[in-house]
Amino acid sequence: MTANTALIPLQIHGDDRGSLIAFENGHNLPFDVKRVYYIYGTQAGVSRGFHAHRKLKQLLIAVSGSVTVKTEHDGKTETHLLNRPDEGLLIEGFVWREMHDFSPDCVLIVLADDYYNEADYIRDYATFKREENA
Ligand code: T46
Repeated sequence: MTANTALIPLQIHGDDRGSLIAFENGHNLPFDVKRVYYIYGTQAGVSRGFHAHRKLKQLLIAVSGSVTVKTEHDGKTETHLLNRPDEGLLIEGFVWREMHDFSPDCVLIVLADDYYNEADYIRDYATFKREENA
């Protein structure tokens, strides 16, 4: 099963007014984007995620505040602190992900290469491990 995670620096167009980051399909993104969503207003102590995707590719960017993203694939667990708007976490394919420790001001934008499809989710950890090892 294809699985990968990577932190990607995002190009900043900065000047003395501040900063701007732009995305263009085919130019500076690792995949063509079909969907964008964002997570914000997460209540204190709440964690999200706890699932894997079969195929989906996503780029997660904390454009405000911070969040810790735990990933697991191929038996390898990683912890990524997302706390800057000029860095994205690429998660491709068969990767278990959990999001913890949202700051109250966290706005997590996610770019995805496909439309929302519940059939692409594996929401049960035992099923994830069984399919990963199959
Ligand atoms: C992921 C992590 C990083 C939609 O209707 N459309 C959408 O595009 C999405 C993403 C969600 N939904 C609905 C499905 C649920 O009823 O919104 C509700 C919350 O979704 P979920 O519980 O899956 O949210 P998270 O934060 O656990 O996970 C989300 C993404 O679903 C997932 O793909 O990788 O963020």
